[in-house]
Amino acid sequence: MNLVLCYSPLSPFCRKVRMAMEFKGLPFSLVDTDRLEDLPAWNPRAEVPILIHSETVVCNSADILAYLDRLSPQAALYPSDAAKFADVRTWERMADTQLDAIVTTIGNWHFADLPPMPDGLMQAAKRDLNTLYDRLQERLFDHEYLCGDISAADFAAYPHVASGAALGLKFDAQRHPDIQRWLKVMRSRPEGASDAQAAKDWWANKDSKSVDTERINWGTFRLEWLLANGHTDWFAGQVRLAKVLWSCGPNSNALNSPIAPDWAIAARNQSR
Ligand SMILES: N[C@@H](CCC(=O)N[C@@H](CS)C(=O)NCC(=O)O)C(=O)O
Repeated sequence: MNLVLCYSPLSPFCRKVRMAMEFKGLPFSLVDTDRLEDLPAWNPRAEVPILIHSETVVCNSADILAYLDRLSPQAALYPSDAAKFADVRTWERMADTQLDAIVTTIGNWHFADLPPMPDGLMQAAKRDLNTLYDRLQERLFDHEYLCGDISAADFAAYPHVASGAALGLKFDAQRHPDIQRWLKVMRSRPEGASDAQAAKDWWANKDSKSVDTERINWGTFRLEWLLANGHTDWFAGQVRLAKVLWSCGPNSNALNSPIAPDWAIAARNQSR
């Protein structure tokens, strides 16, 4: 099986897919993605993860996980029962759209060259995450994993909860003891260990990486969270300074790929 994953250990969505692939025991190779424009623009939004399986290209982490289950049903990431499937998707989506919006936004200040964090943002992150941690705690109180058996929901949530702990956004061990228990279990799984190792290797070699620390792709839900917390003017300043990396529009990152496919070259020519 010729599976290639375009991956960055900085990306929670890539971490989720890599962990899920290891859990399923699928062999794959990694294309390490420091600069997305160095890749053929397989994804029109120029985002990772991207899974390439011979002629098939799959973008978006949840779609990749669903594809993997169809490719290889053993160690299923989603249950076949309809109601249980909906439950897994609910928690996966909570991770992808809510946990990510907060944790990855704050994480941007740890790797990128950004002006100081706007006033109140860290407090807002703590406040909004606490609500999400309460929901996770309530669920994990009587579930070993988020949806009973380990599933896509756990692989989606784990990178955010683990990174949150490293970014000063840790849950409260007294109030959220079952998150603590679950995090420990996830960390000690083989997929958790290789996820941690990949992050460690990346930070150890940070200086040799060509990741764009000047411009940030804020992403849909992250930007929504930033704006919802009143930081419109701050963001507008970043746009004016050309510090924003876009996934759409005339300056879309996909159009910047030096080896862009035909559709991107046509779009680039039209927009100039
Ligand atoms: N909904 C997508 C989101 C993927 C995403 O936001 N990827 C980020 C990294 S975490 C990205 O590639 N951003 C473009 C960039 O950093 O240039 C998924 O689940 O795969």
